[in-house]
Amino acid sequence: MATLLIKLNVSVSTRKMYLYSLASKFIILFLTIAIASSNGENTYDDGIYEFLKREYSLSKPYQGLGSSSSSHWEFMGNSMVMPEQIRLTPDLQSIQGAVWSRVPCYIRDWELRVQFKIHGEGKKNLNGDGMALWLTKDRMQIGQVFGSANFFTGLGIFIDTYPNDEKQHERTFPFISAMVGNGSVSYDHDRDGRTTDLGGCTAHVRNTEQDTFLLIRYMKNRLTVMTDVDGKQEWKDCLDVPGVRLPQGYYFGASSATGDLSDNHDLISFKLYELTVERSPEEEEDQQEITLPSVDYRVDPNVNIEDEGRSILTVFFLFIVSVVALVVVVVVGLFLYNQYKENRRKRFY
Ligand SMILES: *[C@@H]1O[C@H](CO)[C@@H](O)[C@H](O)[C@H]1NC(C)=O
Ligand SMILES: [Ca+2]
Repeated sequence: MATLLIKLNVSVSTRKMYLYSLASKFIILFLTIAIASSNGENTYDDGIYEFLKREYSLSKPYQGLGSSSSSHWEFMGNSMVMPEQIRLTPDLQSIQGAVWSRVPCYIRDWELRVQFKIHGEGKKNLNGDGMALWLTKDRMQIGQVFGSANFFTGLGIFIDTYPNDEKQHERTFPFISAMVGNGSVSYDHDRDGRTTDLGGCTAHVRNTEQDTFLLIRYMKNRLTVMTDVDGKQEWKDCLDVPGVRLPQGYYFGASSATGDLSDNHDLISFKLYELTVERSPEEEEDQQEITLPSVDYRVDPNVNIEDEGRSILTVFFLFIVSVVALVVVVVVGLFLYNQYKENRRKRFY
């Protein structure tokens, strides 16, 4: 067989050989894609591959969870495994519950998709407090931030269903927000974390008919949060922050708490995908230096007005520049056109 192939190849021209090699490359590419997709792996348009990491994921049926040392997840407080969900808290007052991964995460670029359900008997705005998703240095700590510790080190994503700060007229709840903590900053519960958050969005996630999902992507130090809560099966932008620096070896978790007001806070699935992204050598070096979580630039909600003023100035400046550019183009155009006419006239006479 091999000798036959060699004989065939020898007899064909180089041009044909080139075509053969091109065709075989296509076939290999096609096979790779076919095999990849049959493995249940998704591909982005821009060539980013994602792989489900089972050790950091939770989904039905929630087998092998709990106290056995072989399980990847550990329970805390009043959280409990039910056939259809992990109930972080039932619809009862003053309850806390959490679930924490036992395995530190060394995946640099990832996407987390969470299906959750918040529901209860309470009337609108008579329910609380919400739930949080974590990627933190410490795990299994009971505290005041949706059932987990304050002054945390790492990333917290909050699904806040109760407005504690009555002055928040411009925010409609439930409100989803994100915070990066370095261990010395406090989440201010009375202000719904307003003083430290990286922004967020309103999302009607309580007592809904349709399934509710949250997507958190951390790719090349960019934090993106999206929601799918309208039953439209599409991701809606919620938050997008570049320059978020998170060290390696932190733990994923989810927690919830009720107070005077309550809800059922259910985690249905928690799926972590590793994203494979190419990095430049500079980006590689950047990552190695991260020892404490930080954000390069946080838009302080208190200086928003000033920022807006600045952006109006920028727009004005851009406008002036474009007007000048337009004038220059017209003048040059007219000049060239005149010269062209001049030349033609010269040729005619
Ligand atoms: C932690 O973050 C706060 C607020 O961003 C900052 O003022 C403080 O210096 C940081 N602490 C350390 C140890 O970097
Ligand atoms: Ca709140």
